[in-house]
Amino acid sequence: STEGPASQRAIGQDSMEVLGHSYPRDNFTNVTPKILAKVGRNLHNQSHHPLWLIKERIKAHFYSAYVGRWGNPLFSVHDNLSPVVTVEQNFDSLLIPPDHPSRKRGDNYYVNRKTMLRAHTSAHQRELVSAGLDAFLMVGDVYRRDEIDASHYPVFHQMEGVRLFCNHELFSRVHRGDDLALLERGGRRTPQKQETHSLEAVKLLEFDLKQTLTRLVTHLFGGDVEVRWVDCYFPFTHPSFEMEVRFQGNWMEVLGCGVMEQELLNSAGAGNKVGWAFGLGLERLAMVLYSIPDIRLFWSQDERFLRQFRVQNIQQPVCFQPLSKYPPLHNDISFWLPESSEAFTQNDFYELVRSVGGDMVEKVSLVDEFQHPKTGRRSQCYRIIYRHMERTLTQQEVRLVHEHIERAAEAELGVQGRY
Ligand code: FA5
Ligand code: MG
Repeated sequence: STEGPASQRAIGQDSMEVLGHSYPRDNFTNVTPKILAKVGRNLHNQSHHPLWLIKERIKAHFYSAYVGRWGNPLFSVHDNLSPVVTVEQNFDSLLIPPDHPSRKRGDNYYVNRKTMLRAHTSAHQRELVSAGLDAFLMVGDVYRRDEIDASHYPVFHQMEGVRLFCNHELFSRVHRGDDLALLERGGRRTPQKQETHSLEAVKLLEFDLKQTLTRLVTHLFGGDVEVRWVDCYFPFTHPSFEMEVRFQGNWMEVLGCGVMEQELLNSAGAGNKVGWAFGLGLERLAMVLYSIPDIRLFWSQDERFLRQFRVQNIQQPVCFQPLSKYPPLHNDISFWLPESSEAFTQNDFYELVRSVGGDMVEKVSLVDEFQHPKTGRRSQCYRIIYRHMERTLTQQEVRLVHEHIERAAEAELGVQGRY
């Protein structure tokens, strides 16, 4: 791949260079050259890229809607923190237990056992709170091994938002609120609240959080946008919610959020405050806002795509004209899985398809599974849909890539082709 600057290419066998730093490889290393080439692209900082545009619109909204006593913006904005983080930052600092499934090597990009490409912007919550910030937005690229379709891509962008309140700030709007307390002793954890929180504090926090996010999407989409809240779970917030927005007839999840775990605030030196946090997917919002049909388009260098976002004023509406869709070609692949079932995961196959096929691949889906009645061996069949965003693919080039995938699957995943 020639996409990334030379400084990011792998050097030697024992180490890997990312953003000018060298990291030793070990048996956890699974960052591929294709992924490495995306590190440092920083689409969210590229002037007039749709992700930049949506970041600027959200910044402008927060700057004008939330001002301090002297007219200063309440929220500070951070968009330049390196995506290379410690495993401790990405998981431990957020109270994610050592055996939690989200840590799986198969779901993340590890530089080595101790270092990874961040899987979410929440990885920076503790350091930014420790630095003394009470209200901030943090934007960055995040990396996950995931399925392949129109709304999932191994690199995407999130915005984290955090707001902390001391007793006075939270209760100042309540009549005689000074008598209320944020924290209580000897309480119990319930579906509504954490053990150390008072119910009054949590209800006000939850109200402020949901109101802040509802105002944000109303600002972005206009008053007609349909929104709903779904209860969910994160190890670093309680209670926790997801916001869904109605898009092309379906409910689409755009963010996760909740009341920050008090233990996290304690560890960051802010134990006298309570707070809320959210993490939203910028691609998801931009796809709804501009009717962008496929997440791969954000990486397009095609002028027909990029020029549509070069507006004079960031509030000017963008009327996105989708590029014409080129015809898809599909091809199936079946193989016997290795005898030991731990030796193969579906994400390993998705990663391989991505490494070989790149952005020619629109979608990969498991279409059939079969277990041999006598030998007990299992076989799987995947359908790969090939379609390029910018040109028509020929049968010939698709066949070459497909054959390359067949060979690589046998060589690298220990499967046995039924080709
Ligand atoms: C998180 O990443 C949490 N860190 C969010 C959070 C922050 C919760 C602070 C509480 C407090 P989740 O994995 O659901 O949660 O991702 C958040 C959002 O990122 C999703 O709602 C979605 O908009 C976006 N997202 C997730 N996976 C992908 C993907 N593969 N491609 C594009 N966008 C994605
Ligand atoms: Mg989610």
